[in-house]
Amino acid sequence: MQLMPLPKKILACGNLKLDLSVPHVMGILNVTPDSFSDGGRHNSRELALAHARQMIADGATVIDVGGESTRPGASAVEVEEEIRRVVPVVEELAKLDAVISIDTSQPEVIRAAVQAGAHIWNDVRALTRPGALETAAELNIPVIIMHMRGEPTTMNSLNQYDDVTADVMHELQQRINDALQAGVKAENILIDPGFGFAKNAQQNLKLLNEFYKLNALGYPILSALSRKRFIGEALGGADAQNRAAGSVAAHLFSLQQGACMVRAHDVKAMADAVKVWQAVQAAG
Ligand code: 7PJ
Repeated sequence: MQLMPLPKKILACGNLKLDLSVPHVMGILNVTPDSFSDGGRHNSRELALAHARQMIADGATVIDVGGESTRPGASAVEVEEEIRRVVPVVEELAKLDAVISIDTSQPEVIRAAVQAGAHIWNDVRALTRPGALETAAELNIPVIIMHMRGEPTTMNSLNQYDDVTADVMHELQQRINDALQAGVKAENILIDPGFGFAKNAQQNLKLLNEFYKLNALGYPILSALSRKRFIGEALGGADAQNRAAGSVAAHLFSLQQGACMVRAHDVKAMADAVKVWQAVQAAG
């Protein structure tokens, strides 16, 4: 299969830089008590930090800290509580040599996290919360704009598409336009098609099959497939703990089509797979 060459782009992340011409593994650090795939095991601060250190040792160059569960049916977390979960962990992570992204939709949370040393805003709601666009422009940090419809509580009923890939691209373009208009710099924008968000299993597979089409939007692309339900379904009904290899396979498929970053729970397996993939690419 033909390699999609990644654009020669350096993402400025505070005093750190990410060379997006090579693929990166973003390790997932849940700091929620109700996280569905790790059961909140990393909820206490020390466990969270130990897990982050291990992910960095295993090859993660970005740590994605999430204090609000976005699983379907999750209850809304008060902003103060989210800040209480995220900020102390970010303060410690900032001492390590890794880029820190924050999985939040709340302007107040990203402001507090950036103050504590975070670099990237990862927003599954694509800057749609009140004040989000202005905050992203003002903070002048990289933002990951993800495709979703509705809210995690309502999204499952919002999956009517004429053509899932074309519709996702069109709706992402609208969110990008809003961001640009609000003063977010183009060089700070990354995109993510939002696997599992307002898409059924077949739509997720189709979107991954046609992932290369997203390159036409002209922004670096993150793929986040780790342990998602449709991976479990493709495996004939595997639970979250048994989706690691399936997730690696799906992520490699997206890298082959131009993704520059993959968001993973199982970092060692993913980073090893990326290394082998790169070695094969280099031989071409
Ligand atoms: C995503 C995310 C995703 C981005 C979550 C889960 C649910 N951020 N945060 N993309 N998913 N950018 O990990 O399954 O797909 S939370």
